[in-house]
Amino acid sequence: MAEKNREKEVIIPTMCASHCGGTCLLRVHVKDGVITRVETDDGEEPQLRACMRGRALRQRVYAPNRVLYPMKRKGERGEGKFERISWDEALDKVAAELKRVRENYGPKSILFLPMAGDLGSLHSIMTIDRLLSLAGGYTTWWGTTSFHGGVFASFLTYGTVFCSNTRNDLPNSRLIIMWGWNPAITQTGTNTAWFLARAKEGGTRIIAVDPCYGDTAAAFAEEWIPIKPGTDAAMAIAMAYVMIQENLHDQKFLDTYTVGFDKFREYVLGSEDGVAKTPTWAEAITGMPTATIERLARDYATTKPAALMSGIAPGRTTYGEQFHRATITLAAMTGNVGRSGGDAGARAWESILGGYPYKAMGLGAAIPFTFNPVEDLTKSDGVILGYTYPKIHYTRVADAILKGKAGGYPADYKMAFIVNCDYLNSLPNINKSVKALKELEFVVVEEQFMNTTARYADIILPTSTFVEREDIVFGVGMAYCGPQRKIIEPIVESKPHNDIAKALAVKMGIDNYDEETEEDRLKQLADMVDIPDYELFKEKGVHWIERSEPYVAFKQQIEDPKKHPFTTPSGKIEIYSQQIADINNPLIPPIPKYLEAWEGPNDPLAKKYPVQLITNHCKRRSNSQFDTFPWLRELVPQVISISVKDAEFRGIKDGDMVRVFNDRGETVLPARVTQRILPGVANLPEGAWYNPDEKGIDRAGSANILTRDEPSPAGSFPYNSVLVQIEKVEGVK
Ligand SMILES: Nc1nc2c(c(=O)[nH]1)N[C@H]1C(S)=C(S)[C@@H](COP(=O)(O)OP(=O)(O)OC[C@H]3O[C@@H](n4cnc5c(=O)[nH]c(N)nc54)[C@H](O)[C@@H]3O)O[C@H]1N2
Ligand SMILES: Nc1nc2c(c(=O)[nH]1)N[C@H]1C(S)=C(S)[C@@H](COP(=O)(O)OP(=O)(O)OC[C@H]3O[C@@H](n4cnc5c(=O)[nH]c(N)nc54)[C@H](O)[C@@H]3O)O[C@H]1N2
Ligand SMILES: [Mo]
Repeated sequence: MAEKNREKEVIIPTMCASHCGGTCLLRVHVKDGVITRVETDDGEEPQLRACMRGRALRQRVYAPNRVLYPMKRKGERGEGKFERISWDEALDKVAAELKRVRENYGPKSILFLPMAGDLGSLHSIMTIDRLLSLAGGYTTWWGTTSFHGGVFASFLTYGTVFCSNTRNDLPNSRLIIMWGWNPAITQTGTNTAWFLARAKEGGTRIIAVDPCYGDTAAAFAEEWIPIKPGTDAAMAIAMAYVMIQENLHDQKFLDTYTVGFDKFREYVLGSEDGVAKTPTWAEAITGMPTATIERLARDYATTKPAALMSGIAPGRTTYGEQFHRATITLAAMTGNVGRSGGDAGARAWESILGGYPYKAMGLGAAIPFTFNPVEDLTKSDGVILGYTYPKIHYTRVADAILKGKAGGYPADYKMAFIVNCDYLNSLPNINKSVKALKELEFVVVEEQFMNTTARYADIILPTSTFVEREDIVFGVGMAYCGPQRKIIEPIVESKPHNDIAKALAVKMGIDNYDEETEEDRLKQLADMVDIPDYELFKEKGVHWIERSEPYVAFKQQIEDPKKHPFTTPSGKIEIYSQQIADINNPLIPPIPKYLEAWEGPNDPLAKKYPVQLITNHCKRRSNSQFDTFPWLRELVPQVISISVKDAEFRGIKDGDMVRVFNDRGETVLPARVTQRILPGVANLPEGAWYNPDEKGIDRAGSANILTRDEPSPAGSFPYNSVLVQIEKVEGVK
């Protein structure tokens, strides 16, 4: 009997791509419509091996906190009391509310708050985006939570955000500087750590510049440079000083490919403002000894080729844009741009959006793009990327809801449609976001789980996971794509995103949402990316886009600059950017500069709140996703890491409960006392599900209870510019 049942078990390959920068192969065992076991790639290198989160798929799909039916709020908003209703009733209500709010207040009062999810091409945020556009429009946000500083710097310096080499070029480097980059945890490409291992085996030197001694540094780095958060631009600029003084920079490269180096040199040497940006100047800011800064500058300038892998977390600070502009300048000064084994020093998401030679984008590529009719492209400054009227910077959404037109925002906001976004948990200043959500007339959330944000919904539309629908996803860091397969039926009454949007379109009387079938859409996309045989693709689970050698960004521009100018106004790498100068804001200077951050160690607020908090991405989660699954919780508890020195000073022992607080909020969780973090800094990984007690104190260790809801001038999200105090909670273990 057992034998017979085993025969019925099938193994279906599919791709997990759950907003972590990894796109990994899962081999899912299924029997009688139930997932029984999950394996991963064990084929040829480079394998697309899934991490512990992907391997915990069964806990995700069959989680007790999945939303199984459409739900309607019963108690107060946020109380978490719901009753089951039918899809018909739920969609009728949402359609009626959209109509009521649009007619009474205008389309701008409808807030559409999407994020990412499984990075699917079909079942993504672009479904509801299209629907709301067809229905007359909406207000949404601008700014990329992940890497707006990187996007801004890349676009204005290189004329593009496509700046990354494929990961298989890493072993060609002789020196890799991991500057706020921890890919063994954050993926940013499934194989990144494997390629770092190949590099190290081949003799590449690896150095980490990071306030934390992360797992990637522990595995690969020969040196850890524990810099103070938010001070990275000062260190990079002082490195430029050393290179200029010692004539280590590549003047020929600068003359041929860049504009504005002279202006930058004036600033660095001090002729602009009377302050020479010496290593001693930077030591006082960064906490790094002069000798360390000099050594890193010399190493980077003289070891060729060298890859300065700037992470995106140092850009998630006040003036984070300046860090990215500065590292790009260093890459140009050392002639590492467009060169195998080098790196352009810029950072956005190193995927298809990183400009590899794919033909199509990932997220939402299978849904026809629809222009939002309330958007006015003429009312944008064209430089602060993504801002067009009436968009609101995502850090400002709560403020906009609370203040509306009276606070200078384009509308009074009355309803929110939240899709693939744990808005309350993920955006800064949770206490303010809670207040704001309570103010709205109607909140609809499309969710898989009864999470922090879903609790604040009036209607929850249950959506299915990536093993309950067909889709196509794209690789990050390497050129490939893979199918997401409908391995089981949607759990109970949940539905895939596109089916929800289609059904809602019918209720709203919109007849042109999409006449094509799901299969046609996916086949068209497969054709666009030259997948030769769609059925075989689904069977194999991966399609590699063939290349004989690693892709190197800007190779053409460097090899043949006349034929291939950079796509900037000058046709060159713009160390000085006239476009930025035209914004005319001293806090967004046209050359990279170090500007002292608010909520940094020198902010007067540091007297009251002396600890610099950073909020790293967590091994057990993908942002807020996966937070509640027991297997993962057992492996990685939610703790705040503090240094031995800070702990001793406060009488805190490893495992003690501590309160972490500032004027915005308070959270209580266990402390991890460690040597692996710079004294004066604490790391509270983002994404734990906010769980307030009766006094409003969070008991989950949710980072955004503490963060500030204000963007950096050019749009970076300063999640890592936060001052707090930490105290032992007496009598609690
Ligand atoms: N496991 C896991 N993987 C993920 C995610 C996740 O939540 N979990 N999220 C995904 C998403 S959406 C994104 S955008 C990326 C995020 O990827 P990253 O932004 O690269 O991830 P972080 O963990 O925030 O930070 C990376 C490193 O930067 C360091 N760092 C923090 N602040 C500073 C600073 O001011 N200066 C310097 N030099 N270093 C600093 C941290 O200590 C950490 O070692 O990861 C993706 N991958
Ligand atoms: N303090 C602090 N906060 C941060 C950051 C930080 O570094 N520090 N990082 C920021 C960054 S980089 C990002 S990108 C944002 C992320 O912010 P979010 O995108 O809000 O984070 P996720 O946890 O990925 O949330 C996705 C939500 O969509 C739901 N969902 C609905 N349908 C689907 C689906 O089909 N598939 C999937 N996978 N999910 C679905 C998930 O259950 C989950 O609740 O957070 C930001 N928040
Ligand atoms: Mo992100």
